[in-house]
Amino acid sequence: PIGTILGYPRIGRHRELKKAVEAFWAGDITAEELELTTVGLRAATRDRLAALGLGRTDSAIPESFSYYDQVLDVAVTVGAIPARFASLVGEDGAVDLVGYFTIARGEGDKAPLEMTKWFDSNYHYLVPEIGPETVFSLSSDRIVREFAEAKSAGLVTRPVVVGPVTFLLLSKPSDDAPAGFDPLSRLGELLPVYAELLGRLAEAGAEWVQLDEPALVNESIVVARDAQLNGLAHAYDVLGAVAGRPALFVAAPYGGLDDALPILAASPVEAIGLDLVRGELPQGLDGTTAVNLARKTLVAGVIDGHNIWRGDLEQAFDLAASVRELSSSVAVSTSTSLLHVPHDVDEETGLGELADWLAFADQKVAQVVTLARGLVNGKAAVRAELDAASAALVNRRSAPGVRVGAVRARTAGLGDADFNRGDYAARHSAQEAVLGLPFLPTTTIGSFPQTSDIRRARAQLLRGSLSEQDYLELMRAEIRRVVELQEEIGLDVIVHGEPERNDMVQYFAENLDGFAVTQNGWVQSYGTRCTRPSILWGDVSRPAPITVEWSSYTQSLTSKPVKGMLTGPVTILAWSFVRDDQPLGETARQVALALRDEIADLEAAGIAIVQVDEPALRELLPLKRKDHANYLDWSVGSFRLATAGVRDETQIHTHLCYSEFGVVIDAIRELDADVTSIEAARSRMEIVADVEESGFGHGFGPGVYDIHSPRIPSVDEVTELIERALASIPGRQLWVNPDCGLKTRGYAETVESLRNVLTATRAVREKAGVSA
Ligand code: THG
Ligand code: ZN
Repeated sequence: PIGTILGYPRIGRHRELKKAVEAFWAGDITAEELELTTVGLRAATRDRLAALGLGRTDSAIPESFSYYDQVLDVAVTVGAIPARFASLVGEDGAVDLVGYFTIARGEGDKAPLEMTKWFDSNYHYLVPEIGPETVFSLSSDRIVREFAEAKSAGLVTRPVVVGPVTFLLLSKPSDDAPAGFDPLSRLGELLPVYAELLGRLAEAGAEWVQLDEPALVNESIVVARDAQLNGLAHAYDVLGAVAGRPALFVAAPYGGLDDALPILAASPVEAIGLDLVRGELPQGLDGTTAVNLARKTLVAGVIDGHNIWRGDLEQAFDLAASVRELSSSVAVSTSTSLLHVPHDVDEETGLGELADWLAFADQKVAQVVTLARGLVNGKAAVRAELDAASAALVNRRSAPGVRVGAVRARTAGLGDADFNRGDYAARHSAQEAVLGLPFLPTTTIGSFPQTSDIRRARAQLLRGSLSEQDYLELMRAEIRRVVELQEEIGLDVIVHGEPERNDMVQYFAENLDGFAVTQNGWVQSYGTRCTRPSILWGDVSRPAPITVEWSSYTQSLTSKPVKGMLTGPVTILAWSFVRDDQPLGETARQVALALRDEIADLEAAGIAIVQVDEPALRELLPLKRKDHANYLDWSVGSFRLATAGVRDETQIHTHLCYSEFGVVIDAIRELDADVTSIEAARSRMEIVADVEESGFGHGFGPGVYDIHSPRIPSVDEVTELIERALASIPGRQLWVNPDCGLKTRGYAETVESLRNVLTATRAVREKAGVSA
């Protein structure tokens, strides 16, 4: 094929997959009904891709469906099922749909596979567990069946499978593995299963198979680079030697292949996919590699699969054309799977002129098809399309709101002082005097359970069946309930519970200038969970205070300090689609200034503590080490800019979650927050050692219970975790709090868990001889 995409959204144009899978979990539909729904979804996807211009019979259409996650799919295909789920495996070695979802979601005391971020996207995959005991064998024919399903409809599609090296590099050692075990050491036993799969696909008529090896572009992977490269060379020598196999297309989305490119070039694979959006056109290749590459089909990933901009199509064309200098066989593609973008701009009605600047999945497919046609027939043949994209770009550059003089003057005028607060010791004593908090102060991360009443009220407000006034009163009633509950439980720092917020990023996007929100722009985050990222298209400013009334109202209900709650600039960027026409750091500073004004207003309204959440700080860390310093500079800088305008007496908190923090621990210290809370319960306080080692001297609240599970922690358990933290962190620095916000939990377990946290805290206080 001359034009293709690396993958397509799986959730369905109207989240049909999410709805069907959740209905299956609820027992509302049978496995057969669910399967039938997905047959329809896959057929609709193929038909749409063909209608948009991808070839029906030349392997251009990717077969990239998954019921839940593409990494779990490989685990199930190769039989890598953790021992605790052995009972789910049938006599034929396969797990059925119920078993598949159980591995993804856990059951009783059997923890699900851990979930973690997929490269630098907001998608999360399930982490396979591999040990010396893992027995690899071909255990599922789903990949073959889906190909055959297309074939019987007259299409020849291209199965997409996570490649063997990436699969093992993304795995973690099983519970039974000895210390220091490296899953990649099992590559030799895994390859025969991939070989068998390739054979089956060939028998079914597959002409091409796509194996995704993005792990090779990620420098954060701990396995030594030599071992990765040796594994890569070995894997594709073995798979290349499979008799009668389909042609192999190895894709490397999310960045440049660097030193892995010569190895793939020297391997027997027929096609190599290059991400030319994040990575660069290979240059300065050695003679052998140049000769090797010239024999491959190069799949030029020039259409950005990561963002939603229509972009500069002419530039993309020229980039794809320049790949012809490396090989005479070039195909056009997206840089990554289109998993990361919503289905179709045409589903949106409220975006106005902005719609013309955007390309969601279907528009990106059309762009690929245009460029492919241009490569075949000459640039002149697609002149009209290229010009239309350029015209939209010109229009976008000069549209009102894209560049706002006042916003730009403000960021241009920033100086060092705007990024720095006073000395911590002085702040600390000023805050102590104002707040009068006890030893081991207790608080929560911010949100309380979002009840169905709250959700219903918001939906009614949107539909117009509830007045603004009635909605506000319902939210205030909820706040009163949450404040009373916290006082009764005995928490020291009170939150309002955030009933008025849908999503912690979307809420701010809706209240800031420079953002647009979509109606149907859903993107899969993990499993059946989706988000609707906002579109940050223009210069950002705050037309009016956002949270001040909610926080002031809350403070009027209690004599304890109320903590104002904001989402930080890095996280607002990470969870939105951001403009691509200026450095992220500039955009982050604009968001930071809007937040800075909000914090100033909170302070003026008598709010003594403000938390600025940055759960995505680790998440946006670039995959290449050379990019780290610049990222940490602007990300930490934007947080400091947002928070450094306050008086010494005002206490700034931050909260981080969802990832390992070892790599960014210095950056966390540089944030210069007065108090930092962090996810820690699941790792039994392992983070505390890193924090101690780094010499972190500010307030610190390692989570004492895991809110991601409905389990209620016992008093003893929480006591032990607090004592464990106290062994490393001086008591005067330590705070006691849950791991994360409580919005996904129910009230019953939340109340009981928090009671146990307070009982445990009081016990530790008493033991230390400081009761409060
Ligand atoms: N907000 C945003 N992005 C995020 C998170 C978030 N990314 C990472 C992290 N949290 C985990 N991701 C999710 C994503 C979605 C959901 C939960 C955790 C979720 N979504 C609802 C669903 O799919 O049913 C829809 C929510 C809605 O109506 O807006 O539950 O917190 N931006
Ligand atoms: Zn959190």
